[in-house]
Amino acid sequence: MDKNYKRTLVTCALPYANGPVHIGHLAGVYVPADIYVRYLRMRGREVLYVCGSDEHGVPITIKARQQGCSPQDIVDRYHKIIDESFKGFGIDFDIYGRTSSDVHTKNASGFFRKLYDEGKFVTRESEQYYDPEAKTFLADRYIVGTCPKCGAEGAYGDQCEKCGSTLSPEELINPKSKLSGAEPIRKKTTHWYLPLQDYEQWLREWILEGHKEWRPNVYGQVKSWLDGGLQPRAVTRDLEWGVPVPVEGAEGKVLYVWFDAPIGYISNTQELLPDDWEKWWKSPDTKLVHFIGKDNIVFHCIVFPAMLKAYGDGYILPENVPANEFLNLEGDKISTSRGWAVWAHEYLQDFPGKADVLRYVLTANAPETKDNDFSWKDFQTRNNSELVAIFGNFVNRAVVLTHKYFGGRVPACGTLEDIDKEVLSEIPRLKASIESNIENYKFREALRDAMSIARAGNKYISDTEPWKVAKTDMERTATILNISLQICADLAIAFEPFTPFAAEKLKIMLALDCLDWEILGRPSILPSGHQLADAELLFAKIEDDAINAQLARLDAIRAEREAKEKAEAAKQVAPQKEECTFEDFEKMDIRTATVLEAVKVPKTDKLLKLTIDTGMDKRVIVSGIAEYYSPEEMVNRQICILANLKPRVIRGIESHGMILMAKQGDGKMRFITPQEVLANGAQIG
Ligand code: B3M
Ligand code: ZN
Repeated sequence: MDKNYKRTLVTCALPYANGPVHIGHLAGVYVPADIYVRYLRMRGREVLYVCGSDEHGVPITIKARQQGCSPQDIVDRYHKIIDESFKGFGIDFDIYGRTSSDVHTKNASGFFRKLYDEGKFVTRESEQYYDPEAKTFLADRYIVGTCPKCGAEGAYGDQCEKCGSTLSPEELINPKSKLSGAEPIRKKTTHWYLPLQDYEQWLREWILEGHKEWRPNVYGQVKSWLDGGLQPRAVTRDLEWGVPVPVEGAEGKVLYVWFDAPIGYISNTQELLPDDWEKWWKSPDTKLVHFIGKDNIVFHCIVFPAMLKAYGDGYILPENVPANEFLNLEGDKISTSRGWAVWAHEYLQDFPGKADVLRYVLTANAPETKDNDFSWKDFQTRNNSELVAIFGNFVNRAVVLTHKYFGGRVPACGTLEDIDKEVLSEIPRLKASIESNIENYKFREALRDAMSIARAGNKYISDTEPWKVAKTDMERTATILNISLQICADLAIAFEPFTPFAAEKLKIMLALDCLDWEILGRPSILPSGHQLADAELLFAKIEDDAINAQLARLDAIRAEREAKEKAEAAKQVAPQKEECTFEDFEKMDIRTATVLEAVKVPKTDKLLKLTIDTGMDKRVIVSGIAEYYSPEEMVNRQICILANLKPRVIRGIESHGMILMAKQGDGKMRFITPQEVLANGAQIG
């Protein structure tokens, strides 16, 4: 452990309690943190592992309105689901608290009040949007209108979910309050701001000079924030739900969720250790590590440290903030609003007893340095061809053969041959590599090292073939199985941080008293004569139908979203073209005509070649309507055409005119036809 720290305080981003957690959260924050803490605990280090629900903020109040309940009902429901999900995945916090707790309310408002009394805030009067009917200020999310960029209805005051544009309420066309539908008015309000710019120089020294070892994605984002120039940051909001601002005359105002949430780490520690929390937060002997996703970097590297610096009183700062990038799902961004996710609690229901498998796959594919993708096929392949076929298969052969030939007792180890020495020498090297990688927050690589132990064991038993040697040389067989069982014990220890449930199962199978990191790599963890428990499979194959069921679920979600987007698009109306004169219009000669023949233009998907009777002549028109009409549907149909359009050669065919089509927002096209059949050549004007 670097810098002679005596203990390690590990925090995990507090998940918003307005919905369940999904695989993106697990991959980004909670599984890597759990690997790190489990490893430190196995090394006998003093560790505290703190997390909890983030229960304030506008999204929770919106969800409460949508569901006709209170914000407290929402956070009570999801706090429970999230807490149980973490337990189901073996994410073993020392406390999983919540920011709606009394401890936190008291702590957060006390934190604010000290900064307020010491004049660390600046106040600013601004005009905010206010709902005159609901008599409440409106957060940006509470204002909806037409997107100025793409024309979509229902765009929010901060973002258009249709085109993804970041907006401000002023830009919305025809803004309305989501609460009452009334048109919002601008109303003066005063808030408190933390002048982040005052801490810029200090942040530069602390991070840009002092922590060049931080992950490039974290260091780079902090640098660009600092280079962009820090602005005062609001620390209060006009909202009913949250920690009330502890200042006279501040009724109706609460602490901004991103001011109160990080203080939640401290509150949860106080809740767990009311008499002993300060050694974790105010002692230079404590190493503080924040595990977060990349969208939280600014809050954990700039805002929260500035808050602690402003507060003083010896609060420590993070030694590292190993933020992960994002995990995508089947090639698409995970989106809770669009339901495009694999929910942690649903995974546990659909794959009982397989929490380890997801921990393994999410670590093997962890988005540590760049966004990465989760696919169900890869999940199945890694389970079946790595966990089952290598790790599980090796352990099973070693234990089953020991029961078969030696009554389940570890046989004596005889003279070592080169192949024995070679495999045994691998383990200490891999152990050192696992340690170095975990200490440096490289969990993918650490897992690869642990899996290399399984690969080495599997290769060793395959190469030595004890089931054949047993026919002629039981002494040699004993040596091979003794060594194989030592490697099984190594695996139980090495995999505890990654797949704790399998490690526990293997520990029981090997009748190990404990999984002590220090003995990993020793050639005689299991003494001769040691009685093993019965063999059982560590991992089971995952069949196609389980995967197909998941893919079908996602297909249904994608289909529903596409249908919704299509319906939305259909309502979009293209803006009117620029003005033209009557003379411009008079130049166009629009006529009725009937389709005599229709064929697809070879080697194209969109073009039909139509032979039409215009009443004046028979002619050919090439039209891009093959996506909407088959040739058969066009024959004998009366259409309207722009007859005097200059002929053009399209795919080698001379086209004389253009069919008039109506196209709606989703691109769907329909040709124009008179209400009743007219003579061909009828003039349209
Ligand atoms: N509630 C999680 C998020 O932004 C946020 C983290 C708070 S950690 C203090 O998804
Ligand atoms: Zn838009």
